[in-house]
Amino acid sequence: MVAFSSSALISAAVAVLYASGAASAPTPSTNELAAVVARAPGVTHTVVVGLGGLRFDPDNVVANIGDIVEYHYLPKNHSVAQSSFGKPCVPINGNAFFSGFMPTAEGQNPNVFTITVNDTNPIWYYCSQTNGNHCQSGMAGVINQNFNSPNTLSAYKAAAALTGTSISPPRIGGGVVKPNPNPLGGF
Ligand SMILES: [Cu+2]
Repeated sequence: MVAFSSSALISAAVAVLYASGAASAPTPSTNELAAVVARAPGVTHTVVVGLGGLRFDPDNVVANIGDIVEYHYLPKNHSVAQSSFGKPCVPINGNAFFSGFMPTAEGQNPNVFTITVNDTNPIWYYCSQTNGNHCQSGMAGVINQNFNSPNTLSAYKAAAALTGTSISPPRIGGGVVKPNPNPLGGF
């Protein structure tokens, strides 16, 4: 009788990756494996805004080109706004995405905000709520962080904490506000 442990299964998966040529390094990292697992096209990644306090959950998403990131809003009054890594809590120049504010008394907001991932560059974002200094308190996230770069989410949050205040993009855009497809789903 042969018993497979989870580590044996992972080893087998790694072996398959080698055989397929998908991995070139001798010891693929967990992130590399996650990226391979996430390769199915058109996946929707749910991010819950305000779950567990002033944070996004999950705040670090690995997505493929063509994937959707769908933001669900819990209380209080949050937004999602795009910034650069270098200037936390401030809209990125040009076409920053912005959901607008989603005041939510209880449960989930009836609307969600979705963005489409168009390339593999890191996408940095924050909540621009100034009442309570959400961005400065660490309410920020990233899509496709470069895990070999010093530009980490923790570094972003550390820099965000030192900014005086947040700025919202001038208008809603860069994504789609639409009815929540699962408003009664518990998070
Ligand atoms: Cu917020």
